[in-house]
Order: sequence, then C-alpha cells, then structure tokens
Amino acid sequence: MKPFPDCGEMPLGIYPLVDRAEKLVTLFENGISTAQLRIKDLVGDALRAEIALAIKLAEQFKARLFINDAWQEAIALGAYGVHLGQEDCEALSEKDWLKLRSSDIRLGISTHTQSEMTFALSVKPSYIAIGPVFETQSKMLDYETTGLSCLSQWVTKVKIPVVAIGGIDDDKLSKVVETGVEGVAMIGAVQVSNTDPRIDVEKLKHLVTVFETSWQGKAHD
Ligand code: TZP
Ligand code: MG
Repeated sequence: MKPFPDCGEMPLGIYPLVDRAEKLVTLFENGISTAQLRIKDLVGDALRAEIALAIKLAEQFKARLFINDAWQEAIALGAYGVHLGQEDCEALSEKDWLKLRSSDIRLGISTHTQSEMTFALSVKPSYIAIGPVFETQSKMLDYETTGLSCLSQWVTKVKIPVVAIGGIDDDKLSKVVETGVEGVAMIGAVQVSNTDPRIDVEKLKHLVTVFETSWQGKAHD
C-alpha cells in the first residue's frame, strides 16, 4: 500500500491548533510552519469559508496546514493535509479511503494507545500524533496520559514523524523534543489564557526558539 505523502525535510515543529483562520496570520508571521484548523462549531458554507481562507493564508506563507475532521471539504478546497481521530478513521468506508489516498493529501492520525498506534501505522499516514502526554484542559479524554518515558519508547519504534500532544507548555517542551518527536501540537500554550483564546505572540516566539534549540541539540538520523 502506498504511504500518504510526507511533510518534507523540515521538522513539523511547534504545531498550534486554532479554531479560526484569522489566527493563522499571527502564527505564520511568528515562525510557525505547521498548523491545524480545528473547528468544532461551524458547518456548511461557514465552515467551508473558514477552510478556504485558511488554505489561502497557508499558501501565502508557504506553511503546512492540516484541516481537522472536515476531510471532504479539505480535499475539495485543495488543502495540504487533513488530521483525523480514531473514530473519524473508523467511520470511513473503503470508498472514502480510496478518495483520501487518491487525492494526494497528507494525513495525520491521533493515537492514544499502542493498539491505536498499530491501526494508525497500518494506514501509512504522513505522521501520527501521540497523546495526551500530560493532563490537558483543552479536550475531554478518557485516556491515561502517556508521560515522557512511554512517549519516548513509542517514538523509538515508529518510523514516520510523531507529533506529541496534550498539556505541553514551555516548561516541558525541551524534554518532549528530546524524546525524538518532530512536532509538538498545542492549544492552550499558544493562547493568552484558558479564557482568552487570542494568540500570545511573545509566548509563541519563545516556544519556537525553545523548540529550535532543543531540536538542534538532539542528534537526528
Ligand atoms: N488531543 C489530545 S490532547 C488535545 C487534543 C486535541 C488537546 C491539546 O491541547 P493542550 O491545550 O495543548 O493540552
Ligand atoms: Mg476528529
């Protein structure tokens, strides 16, 4: 089975998840090269309009943009990639998988356990996300946190890029990068606060610097 396309040489890096296209401008202007549009409160034309704007912005900044959940809209509008959870994958028919594979779009899949990883790897996606690494305030989850040592063991076994997600902030970032992940997905850490979802630009720049320093300090094959 042909793998989904890769995401290029550059590590995915700090990988923010945002709920509106306009936030991408701040991200891309401040050193972010990978982001995800994760909209849970729009459907139909309003959703398509956000996705179309997000794709336009990502192309303008030559950034890698993944669309959460809305894979059909993402394909129709020419997105770089889609990100799906386990349940999203389970809901796909054979025909849907064929459509995804033939569209040449990148695919990222969320995983929370070893068995979910086995399934995800069988699909040969562009990357897998592993988490929650730590307790998170941003999503209700019924899974145990993986912690750093489990994350590290799983990363060693996986031959495609891994994105760590869940409760990662600047104080934990270096240790997460040391496990060998290529990307670190974040919601809360890039926001002003839990109740203020605007992007905190100074914090964002700091996170990018910490990622780059930790990445360069680690040997990669
Ligand atoms: N999937 C696993 S944890 C998570 C998602 C979407 C939320 C990550 O948010 P935060 O604020 O970086 O913990
Ligand atoms: Mg989903």
